[in-house]
Amino acid sequence: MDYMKLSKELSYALRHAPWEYELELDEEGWVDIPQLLIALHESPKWREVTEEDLEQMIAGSEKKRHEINAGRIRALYGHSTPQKISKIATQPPEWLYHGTPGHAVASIMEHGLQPRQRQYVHLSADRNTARQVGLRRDDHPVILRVQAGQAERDGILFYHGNENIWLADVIPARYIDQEDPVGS
Ligand code: HQG
Repeated sequence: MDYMKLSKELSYALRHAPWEYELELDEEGWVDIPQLLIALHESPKWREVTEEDLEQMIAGSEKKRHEINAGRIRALYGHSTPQKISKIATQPPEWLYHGTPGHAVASIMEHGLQPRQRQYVHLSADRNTARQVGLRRDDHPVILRVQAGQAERDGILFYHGNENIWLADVIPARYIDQEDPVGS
């Protein structure tokens, strides 16, 4: 079974369009696995998918995008559904990073980091993760550095996504700078 394709399908269902699978996310983004499997089994591609496949897909994935607990599954970040997933605000590390294409930098330095199509701004715990995120859109992404600790002390809320990804509400430009303007 192609776990990468399965992961993409699950991200689509659990982040963006649960209604296409007749699923409803609860406040924290969870759905019951049996219900998810019923929906997946309608597609010939996923007729054989089991709960063990979901577990293996998560265990084998480079990025921890989904989690399973007590018969339920959810996406850990990335949501764009109209109903905002509720998260518990948590103290972030002092510095977080954000990889973005060069053409977005001027706008970010003017308007701050915005969630755009998603519910939250996505930040990376380290520069390498930020670089990987930025590489999705630009061969030479810019790594922005975010004063997360100071922003949080000033009242901006941060939330844990997975061990590499943090979520936040809008981050004003005064907390953001470009560590290495020539890029690396
Ligand atoms: C940019 C993937 C102009 C922002 C990744 C980004 C991540 C602005 C884009 C996760 C802006 C939004 C999320 C402003 C923000 N002006 N551009 N004021 N504020 N932007 O995809 O953070 O593989 O919604 O810099 O790895 O790139 O799917 O967010 O370029 O973890 O699991 O607007 O999604 O994970 O793009 O990526 P996105 P992101 P998965």
